[in-house]
Amino acid sequence: MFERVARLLASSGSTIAFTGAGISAESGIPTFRGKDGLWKNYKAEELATPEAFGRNPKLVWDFYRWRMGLILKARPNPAHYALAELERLGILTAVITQNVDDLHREAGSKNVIELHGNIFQVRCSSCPYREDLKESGRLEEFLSMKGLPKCPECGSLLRPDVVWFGEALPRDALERAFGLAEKADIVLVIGTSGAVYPAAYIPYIVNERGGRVIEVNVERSGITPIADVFIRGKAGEVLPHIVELVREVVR
Ligand code: BJW
Ligand code: ZN
Repeated sequence: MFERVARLLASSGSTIAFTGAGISAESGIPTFRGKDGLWKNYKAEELATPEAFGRNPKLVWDFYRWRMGLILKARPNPAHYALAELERLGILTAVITQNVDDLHREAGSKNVIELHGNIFQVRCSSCPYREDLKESGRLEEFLSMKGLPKCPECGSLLRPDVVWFGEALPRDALERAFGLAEKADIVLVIGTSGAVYPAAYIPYIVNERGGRVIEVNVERSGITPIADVFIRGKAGEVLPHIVELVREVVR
């Protein structure tokens, strides 16, 4: 099976990767659903919606500050590095991720499309103000802040620049992702439950256009029924092995 996947990848003209929380699980970042998922302890509708933020911004900010701290300490794992290597080998065109953790870029992936935003970016809840906390150097200040962060332009509440339920995905990112999916001959689907739309349409688009869906997950997901190849295993173990075989084929 691994050899077949390696041959398919080596002869592909345009492969994309579609990743979810599972690819960062081995970096120590909790996933959302499943047995160790975040939402066993927190209710999604209490945290990841604009209504929740309106009702209780302190609770939502505490949750995001906790995750920012955790993510800040996390390092990319062998799965992130394997995807960066596939891009360097000229096989992978883009990583389309639902993750907000920046680990693909940290691992060296260049073409990363973030569908659900980035946890290190904030924006104003009422005016166009945006800030990248890694660039502005205010990350530490945010992490230790007791009160709520306010917009320097208009004084309204700042919020994490991530996509909550009921909110539109960033248009440019979604259009680029769908455009790539329409042209892709392979999509590597890694560590996602495939439960959240419109992101989860991506493998369906590839499948409907005749492309192959290759999935890596520790368990079956919403995508598995359309997967041409399903590899059950940890992303950090499976992907480096595949890349090793690809290198032998392209050599
Ligand atoms: C491993 C592993 C290892 C573990 N190795 N694998 C169409 C149909 C049905 C519903 C809808 C639809 N269109 C829209 C909806 C509604 C809604 C939706 O999808 N609801 C469903 C839940 C039913 N969608 C929305 O509301 C979206 N917005 C929208 O559609 O707007 C419309 C609109 C248009 C115009 C104007 C206004 C509105 C927005 C969705 C936003 C999702 N946001 C979150 C939070 C982001 C911020 C944050 O991080 O806090 O995104 S929710 C959460 O789920 C997060 C994730 O990116 C997303 C996906 O989760 P993911 O990554 O798949 O994680 P898990 O935990 O679910 O799965 C982990 C997987 O890894 C598992 O399978 C494990 O087995 C596996 N795994 N270890 C390999 N080592
Ligand atoms: Zn403002």
